[in-house]
Amino acid sequence: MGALFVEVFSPRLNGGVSKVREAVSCELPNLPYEYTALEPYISKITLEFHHDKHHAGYVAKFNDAVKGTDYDRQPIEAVIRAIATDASQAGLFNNAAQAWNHTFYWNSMKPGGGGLPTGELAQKIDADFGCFEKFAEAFKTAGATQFGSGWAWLVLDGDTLKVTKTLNAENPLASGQIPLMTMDVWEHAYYLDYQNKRPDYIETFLNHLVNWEFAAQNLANV
Ligand code: MN3
Repeated sequence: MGALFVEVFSPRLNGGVSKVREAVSCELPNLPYEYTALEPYISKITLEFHHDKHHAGYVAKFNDAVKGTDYDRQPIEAVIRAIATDASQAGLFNNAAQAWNHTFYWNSMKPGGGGLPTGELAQKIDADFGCFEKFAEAFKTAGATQFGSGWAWLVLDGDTLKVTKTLNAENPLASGQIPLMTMDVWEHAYYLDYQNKRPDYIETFLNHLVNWEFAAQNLANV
């Protein structure tokens, strides 16, 4: 599942990486782990609602909205890039981006995750942020200060790693950055487990959930 996902959803910008969907519809992927796999940090009920209701809803709405448009045979990343700045396509964009963002988020976590990255990614974090702790501080601040709903990201911007945050459905693909991993900070991602304590969820994400192998693989794919 993980290997297939990386191929299908790789955020590389050059052509031919994403498979062109032969059918019109974008399918809801299964979670890459069991619903209980992230406990006690993210509960089964959070993952059930988040994946089966929220993510499924975005995928269904995207499929409805893309039907019969110029975009219905394009990879979802191409759709996102093409319409990101077109206000008349906001509905299609929001659902396309949220369908993509959530799949990317599921893979940005794993059971037994968290801790420190290794290898090339670790070296690049040290080079671009100064040290891991400075990266972590920037990531926590991005997540905690995203007002309302949105996402915190580790991205490659040109040759440089950056932490960024986006509002609602927006994602870094639209601005030419390459996402390496993401954290959902919409309330539905954490409210059942952490209520209003978003900083606790963010701390837990970095300590116990983040999938550094996924981020490293995305960097290696660039
Ligand atoms: Mn969400």
